[in-house]
Amino acid sequence: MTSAIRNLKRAFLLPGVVAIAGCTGETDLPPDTAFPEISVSALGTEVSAQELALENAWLSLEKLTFVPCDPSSASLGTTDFRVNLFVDPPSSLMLDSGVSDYCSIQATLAPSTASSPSALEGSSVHVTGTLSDNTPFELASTVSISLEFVSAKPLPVNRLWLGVDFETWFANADVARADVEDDTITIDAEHNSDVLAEFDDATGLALSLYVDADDDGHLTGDELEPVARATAP
Ligand SMILES: [Ca+2]
Repeated sequence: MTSAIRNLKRAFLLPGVVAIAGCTGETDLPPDTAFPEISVSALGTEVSAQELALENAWLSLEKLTFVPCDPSSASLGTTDFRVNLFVDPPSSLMLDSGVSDYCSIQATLAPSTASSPSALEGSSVHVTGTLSDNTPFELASTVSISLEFVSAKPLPVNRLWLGVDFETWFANADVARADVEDDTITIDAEHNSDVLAEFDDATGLALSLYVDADDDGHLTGDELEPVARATAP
């Protein structure tokens, strides 16, 4: 409960306070009056194809926006959302909005200009981990991209999940082939930039929109099938 609130980002444009019970489904509100909420996290902490174990991952969302199905309603969301992708319960954004029908989520990745967390400063994605031989690696990307996740019908708006699939993100970014320097692999604009380019190119494939259908705070089984994949808005 405490950590759910700590990780929860509220839409700053909206006044008012909403009593929330985090992501566990322990809420006094009937489902049809639940507030729009989207969690953001990684689907897993491994890249099995390369036997990478991921340790930390941060994502800088310059904007995260709910787009109503009704074109006359205003979009709502937040800006400068710095997300630790490995916390549980996941970071989330909740709106206290009367609009219940949303048909699209828009997410813009851009380098963070904030000093906290320091690992993410100047980067839009920051990932650390180890190879199977325990060689540590650190990836810092400055990829800037806007993605839209569009649904043909109104989304189940209180159980949305922006999921990050690192298996896909690293699919063509071969960390083991990167140059090792001082027993460490650095992947950024100055080091192993060809590996970084492969990572950046897969950004639109790695982020998808999911639904936590049973509202238990985890994506499992059929829930791991995206309800919408990214397109450019
Ligand atoms: Ca679930």
